[in-house]
Amino acid sequence: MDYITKVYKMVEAKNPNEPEFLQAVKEVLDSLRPAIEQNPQYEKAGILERLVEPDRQIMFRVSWVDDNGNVQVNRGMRVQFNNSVGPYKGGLRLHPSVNLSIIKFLGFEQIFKNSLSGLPIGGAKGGSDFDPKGKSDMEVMRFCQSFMSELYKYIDADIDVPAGDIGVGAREIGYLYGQYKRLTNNFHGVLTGKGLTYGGSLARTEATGYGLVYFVNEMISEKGKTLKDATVVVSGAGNVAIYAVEKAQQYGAKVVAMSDSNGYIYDKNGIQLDIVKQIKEVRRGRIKEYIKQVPSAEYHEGCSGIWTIPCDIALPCATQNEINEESAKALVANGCYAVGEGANMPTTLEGTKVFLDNGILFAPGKASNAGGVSVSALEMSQNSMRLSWTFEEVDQKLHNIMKNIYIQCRDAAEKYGYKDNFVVGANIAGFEKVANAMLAHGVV
Ligand code: NDP
Ligand code: 2IT
Repeated sequence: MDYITKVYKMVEAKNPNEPEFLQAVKEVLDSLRPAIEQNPQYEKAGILERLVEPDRQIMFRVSWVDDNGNVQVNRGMRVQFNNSVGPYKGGLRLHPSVNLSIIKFLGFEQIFKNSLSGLPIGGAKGGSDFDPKGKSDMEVMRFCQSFMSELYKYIDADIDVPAGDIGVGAREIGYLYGQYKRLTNNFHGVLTGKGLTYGGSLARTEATGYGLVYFVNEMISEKGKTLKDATVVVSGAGNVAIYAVEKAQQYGAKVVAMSDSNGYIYDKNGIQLDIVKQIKEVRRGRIKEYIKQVPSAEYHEGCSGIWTIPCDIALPCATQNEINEESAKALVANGCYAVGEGANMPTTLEGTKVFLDNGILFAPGKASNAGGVSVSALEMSQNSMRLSWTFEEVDQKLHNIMKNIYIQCRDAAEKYGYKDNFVVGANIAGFEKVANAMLAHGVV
C-alpha cells in the first residue's frame, strides 16, 4: 500500500462519519501523488499524517433568547487547521446544515487556498447550525453576541482571523466585531469583511466573485476563448454569485440563470443584476421574486435543473456538491467548455471526473474562489498599517493575485505531467508551500 493510500485509509478509519471531510481529503491526496513520489522527504517527515489532523477543534454551546422570549441553543465551532504559513484564516458559516464534517472540509480546503494566494495566512473555518433565515436583526445580533462571547478566547489579529461565508455578511460581521471589541477592548483586525466605517477594505464585498471571473478569464484566454458574448450560468444568488455575475457582465458575457436553495430563474435576455441585488441584498427575499419584475423570465422549482440550461461557461457559486455526475454530463452534452468553481467543493468527485475526462477547462474552487480570502488578507495588511487603499488599488492587487494563482496552477500541473489539469496543479502548488514550511518547523 503506498503512502497516500495508507494515509487516506487512516483518515477514513478515524473520521467515519464525516463524508464531506473525507471527500475533500481524497480529492487532495489523490492529486498529490506525483509530488509525494518525487519528494520522499514529505513521507519521512509525516507531512500528510500531520496535515489531515487539525491543530485544534473548538466546539461550544451558543445560547440566546429569541423575540418570543424562548431560549434557543445552537452549536458553535471553529476548526484551526494549519498555521504553518500564517495566522489561521477562514470564514464562518451560519446554516442549519453546518456540522463538524462540513467545517473540517472547509478548513482543510482553506489551507491550500490560502497558500495559493501567496499571502501569509493559514487555514481555518468555523460556524454554527444557526439559521439566519427568517430571524429578526435583533435575534441575529443576540446570536452573534453569544457566539463571540465564546469564540473571542481563541482568536486575535495574529492568531486566527475569521470572516464571512454562507449566512455571514456585513450585518453579522458587524455584530461579531462589536461584541469582540466590547469583550477585549481591542480595536484591531481580528475579523475581515468589516464595514467600511470601521476598518473594512474596499472591494472585499466584490472580491470572491470578481476574482473568480479574473481566474476564468485567464484560463479561457490561453485557449483563445473569451467571455465576450459567452453564455454563462451562475448558481446561487448570494455574495459570490452576485459579484461573479457583475464581473462576467462587465466582460461582455450574457448571464442567463441564477438560483437560490428553492429554485432557479432563467432569463434568456440576460439577468438584470440590479433587480437581483434589490431582492437579495436589500430585501433578503427569494430569487423567484425576479419574475414579478421580469415577466418574460422563467422560474423553476429545485436547484439541479439549472445545469440543464445550455451554456458556454458554468460558475457554481452556491454550495458543496451542487454538481453531481448527472449534472456534469448534462453540461458537457450541452456544449459547456469551462467550469469555474466560486463555491467550495461544488462539484462531486464523480462530477469532476466527467469534466476532466471530457477536456472541460475546470477551475477548482480552492484556486478560483481565493479572491475573497486574498482581499481579506489585504484588509489585514491595511488594518496593521492603519491605512486604507482605494477600490482601484485593491482591485488591481486582486487581479494580479488571481493571475498568479492561475500561473501557479498551470505550471505545477505541467511540471508533474498533468497539463491543463488545474485540480492537480492547484493541489500540488498549494501543498508544496505548506509542506516546506512544515519541514522547516520540525515535528510540531
Ligand atoms: P451567501 O450566504 O451569500 O449565499 C449563498 C447562496 O447559495 C444563496 O443563494 C443560497 O440560497 C445558496 N445556498 C446556500 N446553501 C445552499 C444549499 N444547501 N442548497 C442550495 N443553495 C444553497 O454565501 P456566499 O455567496 O458567501 O457563499 C457561496 C459559496 O461560496 C459557499 O460555498 C462559500 O463557502 C463559498 N465562498 C465564499 C466566499 C466569500 O467570500 N463569501 C469566499 C470563497 C468561497 P438561499 O438563500 O436559499 O440559502
Ligand atoms: O471560503 C472562503 O475562502 C471564505 N469564505 C472567505 C474567507 C476569508 O477569510 O475571507
